[in-house]
Amino acid sequence: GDQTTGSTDGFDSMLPGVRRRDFMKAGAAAGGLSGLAGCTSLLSEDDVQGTASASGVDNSVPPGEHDEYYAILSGGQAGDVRVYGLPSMRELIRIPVFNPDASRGYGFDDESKQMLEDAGGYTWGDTHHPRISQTDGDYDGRFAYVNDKANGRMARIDLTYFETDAIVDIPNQQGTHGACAQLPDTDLIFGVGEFRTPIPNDGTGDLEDPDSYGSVLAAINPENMNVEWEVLIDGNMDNGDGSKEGRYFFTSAYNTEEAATESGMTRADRDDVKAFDIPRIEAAVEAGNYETINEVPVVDGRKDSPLNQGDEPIVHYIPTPKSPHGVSVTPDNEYVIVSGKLDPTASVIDIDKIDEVDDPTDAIVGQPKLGLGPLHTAYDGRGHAYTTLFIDSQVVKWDIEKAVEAEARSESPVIEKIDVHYNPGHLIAAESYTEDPAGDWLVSLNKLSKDRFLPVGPQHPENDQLIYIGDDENGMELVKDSPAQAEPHDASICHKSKIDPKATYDPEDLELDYTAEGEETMERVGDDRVEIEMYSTRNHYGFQEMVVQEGDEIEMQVTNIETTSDMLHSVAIPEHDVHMRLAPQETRKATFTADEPGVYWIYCAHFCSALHLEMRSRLIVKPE
Ligand code: CUK
Ligand code: CUA
Repeated sequence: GDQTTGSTDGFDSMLPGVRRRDFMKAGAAAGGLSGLAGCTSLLSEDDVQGTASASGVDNSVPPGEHDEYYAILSGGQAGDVRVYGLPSMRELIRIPVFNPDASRGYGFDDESKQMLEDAGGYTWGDTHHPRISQTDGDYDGRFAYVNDKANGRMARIDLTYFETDAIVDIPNQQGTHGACAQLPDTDLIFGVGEFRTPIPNDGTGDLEDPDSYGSVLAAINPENMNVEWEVLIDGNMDNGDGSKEGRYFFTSAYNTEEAATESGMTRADRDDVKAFDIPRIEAAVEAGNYETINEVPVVDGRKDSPLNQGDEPIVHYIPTPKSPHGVSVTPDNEYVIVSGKLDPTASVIDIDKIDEVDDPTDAIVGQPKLGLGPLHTAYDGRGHAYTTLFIDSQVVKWDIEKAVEAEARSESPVIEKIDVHYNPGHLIAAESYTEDPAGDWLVSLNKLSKDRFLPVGPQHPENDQLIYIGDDENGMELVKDSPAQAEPHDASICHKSKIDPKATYDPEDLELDYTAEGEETMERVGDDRVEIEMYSTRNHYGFQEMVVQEGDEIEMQVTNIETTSDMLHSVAIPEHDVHMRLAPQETRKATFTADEPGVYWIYCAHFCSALHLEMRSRLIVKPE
């Protein structure tokens, strides 16, 4: 099974629109340009819908039909994660992660409120890198993990329910930037510490001495989300990716200078890639070679650490030009490619050589010149790399093996460049982070949209552009502009066959007890506490009215007993800041105080049926 055949099969069975493109290719082959001209009527038809590129690749998904892929994108400062269908680029849902979100009731019921509170109590986060769990080097569709750069955290999203189910506040790490699962079986989740801080960061020590600052790589257990160990390094870290067999984790660095100012951070012509040798680090932890800081074993991975002397260092420091940003491993696990943000090259590092060479730079086996501001690289599984050029506003396609054969700084490996609009950060190709990328679609996540959309004031949307990369002969084709609210950074694109979401909740998966119709209870516990357990269904709640006393603390637990998929209800209580949103078979609980006497209409805020407006109950708060 070679990759090209596999992806072509999936593609042919996909979309009527794309089959029309095959027809165009046949036309072009038969009659050259006149063949293309013969398709103008088809093209103009699609131009009306706005879904066809200039030469006719079509991403439209007919009404009622499903997309081929899930794209899971970070939401940046929104603190959330978004799910698009690909190739249509339709946004299907947003999953709140570090941000309370009333539309999901997230951060409003006791459980999610407590989870956010335990994770530091912040009301926002900065998500960059959502990665999907893998088994045997392929997406298993169980979980996605995403970082919080703003507060040094990592979250887990359960892809059975498309909801955040765990957050860890990572000790000794202030800005968690890169995030990645250890492959091939998601044995660890890595959080890459970007901001150098004093460790422990308690304001003591000499804060003007760079040596008292550091940053750590954190290894997190994917099941219980505990931080297992950390490694302290010299310099700083930015993005990260792991080798496919689990031996190494790689990070890029832009501040080996250990400076605190922009000019200081860009002084050196080279920074580095760090290759963390995971088995050696685990052996060091096992042998007790660590210091416990804030309850986490921290292994010393700095250059002069005893653990880095001799033939078996725990961290290799590989110098690469200048302020590198993106770092990603090729699907065949041969190379790790890092882009020199302030240098026009990417460095191709031979993974097998890292532990063999005496001079670490000898592991760099290719250094093609790609263009200005190379940031991130994605793969099609056919030996090509696609790198975003932030300053040139382009995506460059290049040949990885040719880059290894060519002289350093040669442009000959470059196959093609395509303009994007404008200033791309990440780009992501379908299943690019697996051993077997699909090789058909690529999304360029552009930071500036400038004039591409109707103006909406000084705050512009981002522009996520869809590019077809499945045709090496005719080249890349820009297919769609898709506005996005700030700010997607990275994404993972997973075939729909690998994710199996549930249509209703399984009550067994929830901690709270199910309350069936007829089992509703309302009980006074002690002097000032009322516990309510009830259900919701079309079109009423378990209680038509609930009478309590001013000052009572009310614990209200509600089960949506609907078994029909998509039949949601909610529990909204005016002037109490309560909103529980309940999917079928879901149970949630909210605790609040009834501190103002009066009558409050509890209502269903989620439009559910023709009697949605009548779906109400009264909370009656009697004065003391
Ligand atoms: S990212 Cu986090 S700064 Cu290039 Cu991976 Cu956007
Ligand atoms: Cu139930 Cu609206």
